[in-house]
Amino acid sequence: MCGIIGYLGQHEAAPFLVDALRRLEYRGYDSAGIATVNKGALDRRRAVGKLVNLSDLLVHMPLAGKSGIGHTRWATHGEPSERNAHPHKAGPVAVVHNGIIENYRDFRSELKEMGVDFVTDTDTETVALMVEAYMRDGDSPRAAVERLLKRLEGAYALAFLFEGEEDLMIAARKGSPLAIGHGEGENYIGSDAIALAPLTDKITYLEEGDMAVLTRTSVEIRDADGQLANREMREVKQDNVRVDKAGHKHFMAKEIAEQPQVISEAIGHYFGASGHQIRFPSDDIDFTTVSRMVLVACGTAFYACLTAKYWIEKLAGIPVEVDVASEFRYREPPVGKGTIALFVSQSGETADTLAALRYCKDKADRIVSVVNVPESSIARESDVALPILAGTEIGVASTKAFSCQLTVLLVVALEAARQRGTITDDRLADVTSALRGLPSRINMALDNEAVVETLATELSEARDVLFLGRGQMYPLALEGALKLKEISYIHAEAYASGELKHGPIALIDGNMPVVVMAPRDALFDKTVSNMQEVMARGGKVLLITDKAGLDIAGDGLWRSIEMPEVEDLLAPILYAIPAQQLAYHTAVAKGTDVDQPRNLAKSVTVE
Ligand code: HGA
Repeated sequence: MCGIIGYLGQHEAAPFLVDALRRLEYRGYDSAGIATVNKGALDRRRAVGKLVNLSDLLVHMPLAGKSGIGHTRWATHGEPSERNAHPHKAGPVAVVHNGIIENYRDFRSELKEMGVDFVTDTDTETVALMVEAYMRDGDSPRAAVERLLKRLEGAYALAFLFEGEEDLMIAARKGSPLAIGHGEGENYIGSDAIALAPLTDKITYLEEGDMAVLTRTSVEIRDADGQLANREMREVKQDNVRVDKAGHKHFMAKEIAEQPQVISEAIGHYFGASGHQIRFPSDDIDFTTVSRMVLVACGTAFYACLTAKYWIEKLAGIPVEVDVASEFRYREPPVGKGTIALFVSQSGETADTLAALRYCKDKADRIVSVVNVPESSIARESDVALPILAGTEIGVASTKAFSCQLTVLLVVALEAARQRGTITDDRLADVTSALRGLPSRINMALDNEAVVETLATELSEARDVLFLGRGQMYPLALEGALKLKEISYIHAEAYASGELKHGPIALIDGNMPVVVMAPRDALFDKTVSNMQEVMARGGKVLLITDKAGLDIAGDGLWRSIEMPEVEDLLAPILYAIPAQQLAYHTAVAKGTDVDQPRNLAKSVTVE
C-alpha cells in the first residue's frame, strides 16, 4: 500500500526521495510524487504509473531543496491520476498520507462553506485544506496539525512539509505504520525500515496516536494526549532490509528459491541445532487450560491458518475456528476466557488483522501472533509474538512467508499437543526429524522447475482453472488458486474434493484444467475417486503427487508433477512449492508484472 518517505538532510532531497520510493515499490502503487521546500518555496512533482515516469519528469523539471516528502499511492478514494497523486498541496502545506480519513466528507462540507474549491477526489486533500485553514486562522504549522489530528477519524500515517520552513517536518500515525529514522544532522520519516535502510539503521517506530515534530537535529514525539513520549530507538539489522534479486529475474523467483534456507532457519529457531525439544515461550502460552483457539488472518495467511486448523485439532484436540479478519472484526464474535486468539500477518501491519487483534485483547486468555516483522504493530500488541524468520519478502504474492507461517503454525500444533499430552515423545521425535529433513525435500521439489515451466506455458492458455484438495491439502488448493489469480490474472477457484459433486462439477469440460493436490496419504483414494469423476467428464487433470500416488493413479492424466515423499503432516508445506512455481511460470508465460501485479498491494494497511 502507499509508501511514505520524508527527508530533512544536508543534501539535495529529490534523489534520496526517489531512491526510497523505489524501495517502497514492492508495496504496490499506481502513482508517485515528491514535494520539497527550496529557499522557502514549496513545490512538487507527481506522475501516474510507474516510478520511472516521476524520475523522467524530474529530469526535465528538477526539484531542488534539502527537505522533502515523497509518496507512492495505492488509490482508495479517486482514480489513479496525477491530480489525485500525493503530495497534496494547499497554500503553504503539503501532505502525504497512507490510510483513509473516514470523516473526510464532514471536512469537505465545512470547507465548502468556507468557499474552498477541491481539485482532487481524495480524502487526503481535506487534510491539507484543513491545516491550511487553521494556519489562516493564525495557527502555527504545529498547532494546526495538532488541532486537526484531534478531529481525524479513520486510519492515517501522515507527513507534512510547510512553505517557508526549511527545517521542519511533522509526522503522525494512527492505524497505519510510520517510523522515524535518525541520522547525523539529518532526520527522516518512512513507512518502514526498508525505505529508510540506505539512510540509517536507527529507527523509532511511532505508536498509535503519536505525533512527531522533526528538525535536522531534533525529534520530539508526543502521544495521543499530547504528553512527551519516550519511544525506543532500535538498530535495524541491514540484512533484514536488503532488497535485491540476487540474480533472479523476479523477487518472487528469488523468494521461492530461498525457502529451503529460511525454513531451516525457522526450524533451527524453534528446535535448536539438534534434538526434538521445542524452544517455545511455553510459560507465556498455556495450551492445557484452553477449550478453543481462534485463528484470524487475511489472504494467504488465512490459508495458512486453515491448514493449522487441521494440525491443531488433529494433534492437540483443541477446537479451532478460523476467520478472515475483515469479517471477524465486525461480527462481534463471542471470545471469552479459555480462548487463545492467534493472528497471522506477514507485515504485522494488516489493518483488518490488527483490528481483530484489538477486538480480542481483553477477552481472550492470550493474544499470540505469527509475524515476519518483529517490530510491527501486531507483534508489539500481542502477548507473545512468534517470528517466522522468512526475511524481507518483496514479491506481492507471498511465497516464503507462507511456507514459514506454516512451519511455525505446525510448531504451535506440536507444542500444544506436547503440553496436553496428546502426542507421544516418539511421534514428536519422528515429526521433528522429518521437519529437519524438510529443506532438502523442498530442494528436490524445486528441481521440478523445468517440468513446471513447460506445463505452465500450456496452463497460460486457460481461461479458468480449478484446484482440488482434501483434508489438509484443501487449504493448499485454495492457496494455489489464489496465487494463480494474483499474478497471472487467470480465473481460478478451489474446492474441497468432496464438494465437487455439489456444484462445481458442472464447470468441467475439455477446456478446464483441474489441478489436484494429493500426496499418497490416508485420504488419497478418496481424492482420486473425485479426480476420476472429473476425467470421466473430459476434464484435463494435472495431478501433483508422489511416486506412490502416480503408480496408483497416473493413467489418463493430462499432466503430472512428481513430488518427493514426505511425512504426511508436512505435505502442505512441501506442496506449496509447485503451487507457487505453477503460478509464477504461468504469469511469466503471460508476460504479466509478476512482482507488482495490477491492483494489488503488499502490506494491506487500509481496510
Ligand atoms: N486514501 C488515500 C491514501 C490511500 C492509501 O493509503 N493507500 O494505501 C488516497 O486514496 O489517496
